[in-house]
Amino acid sequence: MNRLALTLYSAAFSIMLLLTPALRAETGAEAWLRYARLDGNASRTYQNFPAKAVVLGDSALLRSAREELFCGISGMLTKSLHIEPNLPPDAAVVLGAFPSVQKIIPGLHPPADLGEDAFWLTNARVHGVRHLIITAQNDRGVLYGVFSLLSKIAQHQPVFGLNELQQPYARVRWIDQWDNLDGTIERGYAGRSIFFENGAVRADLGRAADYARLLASVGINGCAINNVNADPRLLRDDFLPQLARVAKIFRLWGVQLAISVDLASPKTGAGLDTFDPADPRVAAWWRNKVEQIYAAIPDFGGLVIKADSEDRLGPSFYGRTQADAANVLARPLQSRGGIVFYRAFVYNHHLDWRDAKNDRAKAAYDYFHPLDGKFENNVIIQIKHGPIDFQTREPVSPLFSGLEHTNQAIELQITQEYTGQQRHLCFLIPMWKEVLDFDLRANDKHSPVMDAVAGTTFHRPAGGFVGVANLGLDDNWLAHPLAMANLYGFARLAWNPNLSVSNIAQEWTTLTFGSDPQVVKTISSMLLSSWHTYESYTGPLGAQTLTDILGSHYGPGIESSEENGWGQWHRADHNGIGMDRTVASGTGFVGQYWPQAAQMYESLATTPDELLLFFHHVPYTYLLHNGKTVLQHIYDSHYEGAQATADYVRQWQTLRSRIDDQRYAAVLTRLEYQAGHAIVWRDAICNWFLRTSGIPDALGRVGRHPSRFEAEDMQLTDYSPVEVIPWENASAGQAIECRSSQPCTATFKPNLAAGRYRIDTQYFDLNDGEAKFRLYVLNQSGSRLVDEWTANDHLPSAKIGGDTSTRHCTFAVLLAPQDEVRIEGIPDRSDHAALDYVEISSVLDPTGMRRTRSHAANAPRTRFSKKANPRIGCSHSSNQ
Ligand code: GCW
Repeated sequence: MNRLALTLYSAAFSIMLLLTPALRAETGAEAWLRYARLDGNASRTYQNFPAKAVVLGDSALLRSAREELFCGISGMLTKSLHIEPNLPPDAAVVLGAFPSVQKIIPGLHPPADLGEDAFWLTNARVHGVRHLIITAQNDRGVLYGVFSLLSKIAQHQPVFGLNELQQPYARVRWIDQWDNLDGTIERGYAGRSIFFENGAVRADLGRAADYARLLASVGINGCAINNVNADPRLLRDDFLPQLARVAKIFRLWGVQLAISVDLASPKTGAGLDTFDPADPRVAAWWRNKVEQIYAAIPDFGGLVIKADSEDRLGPSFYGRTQADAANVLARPLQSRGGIVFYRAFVYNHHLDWRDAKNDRAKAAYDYFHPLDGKFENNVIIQIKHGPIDFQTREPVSPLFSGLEHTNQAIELQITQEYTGQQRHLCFLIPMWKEVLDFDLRANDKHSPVMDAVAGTTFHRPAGGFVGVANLGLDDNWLAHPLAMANLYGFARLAWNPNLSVSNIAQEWTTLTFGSDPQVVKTISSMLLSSWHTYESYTGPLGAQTLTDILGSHYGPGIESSEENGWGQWHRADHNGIGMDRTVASGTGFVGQYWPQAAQMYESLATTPDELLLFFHHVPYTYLLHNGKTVLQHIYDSHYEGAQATADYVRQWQTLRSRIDDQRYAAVLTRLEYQAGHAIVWRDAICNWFLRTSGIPDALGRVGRHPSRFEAEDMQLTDYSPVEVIPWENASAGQAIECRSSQPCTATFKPNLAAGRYRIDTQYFDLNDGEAKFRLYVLNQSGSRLVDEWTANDHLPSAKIGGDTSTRHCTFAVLLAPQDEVRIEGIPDRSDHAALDYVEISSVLDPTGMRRTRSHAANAPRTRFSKKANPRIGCSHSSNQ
């Protein structure tokens, strides 16, 4: 571009920015219920929307439905609905359960049976006037119908002439939260609990009320609010009134309250000397407790149990079975309609890793299949989607086809424990969809997982979907603004698992960011590729994530899974990698599937590449279906994955000024961070496999970083070198840290031709201090500060390593051949301003029009203020 063109271009760009109306800053608290005002064209489509509403009934749920309708219509169409006691002579929206609607419009008949929670959006002509009808079998269905109508309007879809009956796929559409009574959340990444603080239910349950509304808006009908590693205090007499407060708020939105309980509760501080489920005193204790609960909470949903798992006590302590334990709780709940959700996550984490026949993946089936048919009818076995533990890629649990006479539900993990902890973008709906679509071939018939869990495959009375969400007090609920797509998508699949993944992505994007086609296209396409991207730089081919499984479950920790009893082994050695789980030569896990699925996994030839290492141990030179060797695929996919994260940053930048600045900056910060951390993952895994296998990368990338300057090789003042353990989590296995109370410096001479360069500084951001960094360019005329930043992220470790390694980018730094670059590190508490390396690359964009400073350094981190938790939606005065 010549100078004139450049000037014109920048002038046009500035004018464009000036002309773009400023978008209202948004925190994300409203999630997909923004009810943003429709623009001219779209609002004209709805100009005939009725100005009146008739609400047939006065239950709390119908009041919520009415207020929601008013809120949505006034927000989007700037119209205030008038409430009418009777059908008016002009058009109205009519809300009510079907019998009451039919009373005033007798000719109305739904096209099919309205089951529990189903709703029917239709229209009816009375005396020549067409009314819009939202009806259902129960009031909760009416509420769902209202949300559905509003969602259609927010997406500019037609609502006149509708005749749509929506039926939920399964009765159970629940959320689990893993909140602790002290206000922390196990595997929660978005602040403290919205339910508990200091050992009690929070005084202010405003956010819990907002949460219930969000859940109802997508058809979720139950929520267990505390950690499955349950605190027995929850069952104390003085705690029940506190739980009743939460139930009261949930009730307004048709969300049933449930709690997780510790099976040892009768013994732990409750007077008995046993919790043996076969002991009549224990049964009486549970009976009494259940009665107390229902006295306080008449619509209580049920109990969730984690037993004999990860140091939780269980029935095996007394030689009893999981069915004995489940049933002793289920019996007293039965007459009240309560459910026991008994988790199938029962396993021994002290397995002998030397025994090649041992396999944690077999545990759930081994424990529960023999008990099939022995559970009460109100017990649901809650099964994690894969046989291990929410890994980035697992086959489906064979237990889904191993329980024909027992109710079951699938447990999916919305909180991104193993998939980037809401710092990495990872839209999980494509993964869940694959799981739900998987054909188990039970009894050699078509039997997708979605039907097994919904109860249709084996004709069970109950079943469904449970999502572990772990939303917190952060304003935007899940910390990463794009992570809410996972909660939304979970609920949409629980309602209808036949929805298409791309429709879900588009719906969520439109509702969350508006209908600008470029915004919808860009964000949906980022969402849709993100799981595959995450998988490709954190360990592909079904090796499971190679994360630090003994610690945070976040950064790389390749050997952490080996040589211990946790059973997340990948068995990588000098020659090859993978777990042999075949019947012929391995652990026999494959034999837990029905024959057609088993045959596919038993044979190397028919095992899909993406699960190869889950089922087979192969040499690194084994050729995949895609024609590459296993090892070359590992190298390539890590490079491609890291590159894709850099592309996400660029894609997001095209949306600047199309999204409000606040959410734009919050997402950009996270994407930039992710692009840096993907390189940490890439290098750790590629270097580890290079060293372990001795086989080089055919493209010569691994272990060669010509534009990298290792910190330990720089000229150091007060900084000292340190070995990083494990070695692969730092470039060349070493870093430098500043143990002095004064700032330390590291200086080097890049010897580059004059020009503009991008300087990436790889440092370690420990979580118990806020070190500062300054970047200078030095030459004869003095020193020039070009950037500075604070290491104030909240990463999950206080150690130098894969969890804390962070990249800071400084764009378009002018360098001359003799210039030196200096990093000054200013330590703070235990954060020793550690540095790994600096990488310098030439700036391709000659205009330098991109940011000259990294926003990542300067933008506020996306931990939003917690002082004044924003309330969302309209004021639901009657509901608070
Ligand atoms: O994945 C593991 C988690 C634990 C969790 C457990 C479970 C609540 O690391 O934090 O405990 O699963 O699902 O019970």
